[in-house]
Amino acid sequence: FDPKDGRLVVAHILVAFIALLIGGVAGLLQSMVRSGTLKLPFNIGYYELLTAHGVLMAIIFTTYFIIGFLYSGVSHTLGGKLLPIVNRMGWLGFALMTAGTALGVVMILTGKASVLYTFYAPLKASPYFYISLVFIVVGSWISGWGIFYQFKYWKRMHQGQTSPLFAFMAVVTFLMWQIATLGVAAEVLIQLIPWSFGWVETINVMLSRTLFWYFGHPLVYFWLMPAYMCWYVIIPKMIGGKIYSDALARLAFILLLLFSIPVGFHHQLMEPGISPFWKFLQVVLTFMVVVPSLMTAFSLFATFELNGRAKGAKGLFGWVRVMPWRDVRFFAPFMGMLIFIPAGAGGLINASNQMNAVIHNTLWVTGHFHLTVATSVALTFFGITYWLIPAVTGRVLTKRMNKLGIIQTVIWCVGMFFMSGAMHLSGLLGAPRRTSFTTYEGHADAASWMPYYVGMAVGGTVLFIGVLLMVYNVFALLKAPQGATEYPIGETMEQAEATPAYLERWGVWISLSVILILIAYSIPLMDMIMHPGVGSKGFVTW
Ligand code: HAS
Repeated sequence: FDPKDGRLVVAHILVAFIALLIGGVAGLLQSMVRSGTLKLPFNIGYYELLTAHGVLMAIIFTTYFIIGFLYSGVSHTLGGKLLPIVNRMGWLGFALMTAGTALGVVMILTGKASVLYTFYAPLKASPYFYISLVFIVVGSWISGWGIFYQFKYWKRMHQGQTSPLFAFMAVVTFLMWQIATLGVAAEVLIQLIPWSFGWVETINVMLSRTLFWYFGHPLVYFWLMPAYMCWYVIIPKMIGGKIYSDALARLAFILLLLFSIPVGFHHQLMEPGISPFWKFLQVVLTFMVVVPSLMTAFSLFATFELNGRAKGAKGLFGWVRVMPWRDVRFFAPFMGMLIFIPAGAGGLINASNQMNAVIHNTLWVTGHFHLTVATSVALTFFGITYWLIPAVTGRVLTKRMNKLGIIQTVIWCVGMFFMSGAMHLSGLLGAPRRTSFTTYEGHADAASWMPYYVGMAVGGTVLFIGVLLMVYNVFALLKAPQGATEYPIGETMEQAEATPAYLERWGVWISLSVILILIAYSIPLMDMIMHPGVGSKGFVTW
């Protein structure tokens, strides 16, 4: 692996895991502060810690990891080396994002941005928090443009050839990110910054929430798609098998590009300011975005089964016996996949209007995203780390580290079972999310949540041990013995159909994506802008 590109990748992965560590500490502390067992100096309270936990885990850990991972694969599959300009763009993006992250964390911890990781109005932060977001988003754009540049260059040099699957998926992921982040950029630049500087007195809350969720939902697919890249491209190689179908994998990604954006209203089903027709339309589109995930499940089962049969396994589940269970590079992502089955089912529940009325703003939702992003995605990223760091630094994974990795995965699953399970159940009993501790004056309903809170605390503590062990593993990997580790890119099965060229007709897919967004959002947005309702001065939190 090119050492210059290796340094860029390692820098991203390191910041990702430092964010995971600080975010993990904030997560543990928020649960203690919330339950009243701990009081911190400088007035650092529940909402500061919850915001730090959410921003660092959900936004910083993921974005850095994704950029590091995608740059590594793009370097490896598109010519074996990044173009010098692309490497520099990667560093520029990294620098901007890191400056933004540092400023944002200071704002949060000094109590000037207790607005949670969803940061829409009417909660108001210091303008410098929003400026820190601008740095992070623009930094990520520059990194994304680097990927587009390298891809375009490769295509020019390889006229008529189909691009490598990994690179294709990286481009789709960043195309989706580019289109989605326009919403949050508009919210931050046009609404939040002028409002928090006091240049305007009121803010259109409905518009702010809508622009946020226009970005906030595809954000979750921005986390998921790199995990899918590992499942489609890397895992077949890990198990000694082949990719079931290159064309199917590409089609799934195109469908994610088309359907992951015009669906933000499923986070706003309980809001009165959007008419039922537009909510209905976006719920239909939400169920469309489930299709590529079902295709992914189908494709993974096909890969596993065909690989099993090639190794002599019989029956529907005979393949289970021939999997490399003792290899953390397979085991951790596999546990992520397995847990994505109940996690995804929870998503279908959330998206169904009547059931959304039961779970909205309860701890169920917190349980849902701890299964999806914090388990399926995070475990996949952990699994990637065990080969990625060795591959880009010229080292090897030792038996001891592999064993620690397996232990870490088990700890994570056990911790999440208790924490997320308790969140789901207490959510069904009505326990609200994002509320500081209260007994509701001894109300019986609130009393019924207590055992689940204990379950959450136990799970959270186990998970914190998991964070510590993972960070230890990352540093151990950086010091692992030198040697050669292959970058594990799978090959497609011989009997798979050829990949049709139209899957790379970018103009068509981007246009279709824009058309769907215009259909889903134009009229409701115009309605919100023309009838802003009562302007809100917001709840100033600093
Ligand atoms: Fe979600 C809320 C609906 C997926 C994350 N979601 C959230 C929030 C987050 C989040 C962070 O409709 C909270 C936001 C906030 O703070 O308010 N979600 C869905 C739907 C899906 C979905 C329909 N969510 C995700 C993913 C996330 C994520 C992925 C992160 C990565 N979600 C919602 C809704 C809300 C919501 C509402 C709002 C709730 C409210 O009212 O506030 C779907 O995409 C899920 C599709 C997935 C599947 C599963 C496919 C299974 C696969 C695994 C195969 C396994 C194998 C192994 C092969 C259909 C691919 C098998 C091995 C064996 C041995 C069996």
